[in-house]
Amino acid sequence: MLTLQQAEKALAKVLDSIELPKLTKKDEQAFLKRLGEHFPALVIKLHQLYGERYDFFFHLQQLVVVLAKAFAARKRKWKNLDERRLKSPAWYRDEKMLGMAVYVDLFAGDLKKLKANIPYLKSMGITYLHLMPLYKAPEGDSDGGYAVSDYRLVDPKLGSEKDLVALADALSAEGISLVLDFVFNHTSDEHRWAEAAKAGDPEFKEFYYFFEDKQEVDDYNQTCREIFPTVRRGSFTFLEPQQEWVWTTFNSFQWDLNYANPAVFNAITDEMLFLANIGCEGLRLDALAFIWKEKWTQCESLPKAHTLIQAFNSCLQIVAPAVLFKSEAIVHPDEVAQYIGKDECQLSYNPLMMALMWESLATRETKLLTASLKKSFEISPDCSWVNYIRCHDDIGWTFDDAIAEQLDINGFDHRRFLNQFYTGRFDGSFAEGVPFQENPTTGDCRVCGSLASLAGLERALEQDDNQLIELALKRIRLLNSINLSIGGIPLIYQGDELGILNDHSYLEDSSKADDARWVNRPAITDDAIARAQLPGSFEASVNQSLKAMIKLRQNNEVFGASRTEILETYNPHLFAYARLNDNGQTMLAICNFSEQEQQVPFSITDILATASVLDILNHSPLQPTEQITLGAYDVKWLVPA
Ligand code: OTU
Repeated sequence: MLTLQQAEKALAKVLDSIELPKLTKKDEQAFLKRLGEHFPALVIKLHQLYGERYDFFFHLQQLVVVLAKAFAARKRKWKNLDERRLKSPAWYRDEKMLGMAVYVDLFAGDLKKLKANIPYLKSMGITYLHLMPLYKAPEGDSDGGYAVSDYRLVDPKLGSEKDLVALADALSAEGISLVLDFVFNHTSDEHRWAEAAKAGDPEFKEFYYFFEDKQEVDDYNQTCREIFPTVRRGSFTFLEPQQEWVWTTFNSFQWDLNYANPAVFNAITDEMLFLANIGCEGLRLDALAFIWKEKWTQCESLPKAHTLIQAFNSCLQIVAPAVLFKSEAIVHPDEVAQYIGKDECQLSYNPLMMALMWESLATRETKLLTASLKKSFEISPDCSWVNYIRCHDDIGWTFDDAIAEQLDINGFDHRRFLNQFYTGRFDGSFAEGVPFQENPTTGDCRVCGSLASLAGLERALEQDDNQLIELALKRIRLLNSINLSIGGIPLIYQGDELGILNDHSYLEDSSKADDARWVNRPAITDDAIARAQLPGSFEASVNQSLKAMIKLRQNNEVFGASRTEILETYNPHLFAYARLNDNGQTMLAICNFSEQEQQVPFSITDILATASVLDILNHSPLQPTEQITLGAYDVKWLVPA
């Protein structure tokens, strides 16, 4: 490993040997200061990745030029934002933070119309808007845009690059942070790098993983997980014209980038900084677990994947420190945690809580949820979870089998049960989901469906049973309540705020029909929005109860930068946690995951350290000696009165 001193020397040598682009005096000073602060640490990381290469120093020189050019191109407005964010580094741990994820076309039509829809977002209290991939991508199936053909061009169906910049400006003016996808594990096979590689250009062949020898491919396949087994077995695609294999973890048109090549690191850094300079404040690191590969390993979450992400983070710290990284590691909970850190990803999806909330709804028991979150919920106070109930993908049953084992749950059998339950194949299930990527070898499977359909609303409506409809609405409210009150940024997935059911129209589109995830990617029509205003409609019920909770959250500091403590409830159906901050504020949330009435043990409210308690969710004071009971799927948010 290089010492800090050696790394500082390397920086001095680089600066001596290159010409920086034209910068104002003030900018040059600021840039050199940031380089001095972050580049030596970056050199140490890059040396771990590429130190053995003869051209290591050349790539360092190139990288500084990339950084300087991006810094020069960064608008004054965003540079000012950088300074502000550096002064309040934990700005995202705020009760006002509320996210929404939308597809530009499905939500609004195009970027211009989306800009016109900002009032809708404001009416929901949204402060963070994640736009699903909107870049140029292959016609037809592009994995919902996750096959990027050009990071700098907007899909012409959605508008132009100018529209995107205008939208970023407008969102920022309204206090909404824009989050974009950084799809950096792979490009589409139509990206100019891939096209050059196909044409045999040796420089660009090095950008991807090609194998002529089938044995190599077979070796890797022995240890790598299959992500899309119904698309193709194994992680490689055979290219007929070239008579070669190319690494494709996901679809065959998504080619994995070769990060063992420092030129790829530099080229992608350039693209990443271009996205940062559009004016986004968050980058979602798509499929980040897969970016480093080594033979005879699983090629997931390897130590050097972390080194790489930290190196990208250093580049952001130098050029655009206002921009946060959000980790999309949908892996074992212990591995999810490894990506979270001030120097790696400040934000992370919380797939464990997501999956186990659904698990608790199915089993009516909270032991796995409580035990798992007791172990994994706490993260660095510099960082934040991004909590969610549904996203655009499938639900994978991620939990720690060792914890399950201690609770007498067999992981394999339990996942099988959950898949049966949520695809409606289990007798008595309320859920209406669709199976995704069933693996004939391992029996593995995942589940798709909208929040409302998975929570039982679709079935209840089909059966036209008011009591069942009521229960489904309560399940939806229960999940929303946890999402909005536990520590982290709540992320609402488009349509779930309107109670939208599964949408099977994708089956008529040949470019989507093979991908069941489209069942939970509905269009947000004017009609759907209007129905949510209609008094007495189930959509209005979903929307109003959600909005009421949002209002409570955004007006109560205890939901912001407070710790979360997961509590033991001594009742198999209850889940409880407390929020506690340094100003002495506390909030105790308790929810009932069963249809039966449950009594809350007295000792739980001890944490509020007061005899009189107020339930802010239901606006009701509770008598000091009163036995607290929770009806079917009820929730209480208790604070000292
Ligand atoms: C991500 O998800 C995206 O969210 C998906 O929409 C993309 O298809 C995919 O990457 C490729 O870009 O396999 O089923 O273990 O689960 O990164 C979803 C992590 C996925 C993967 C996750 C991936």
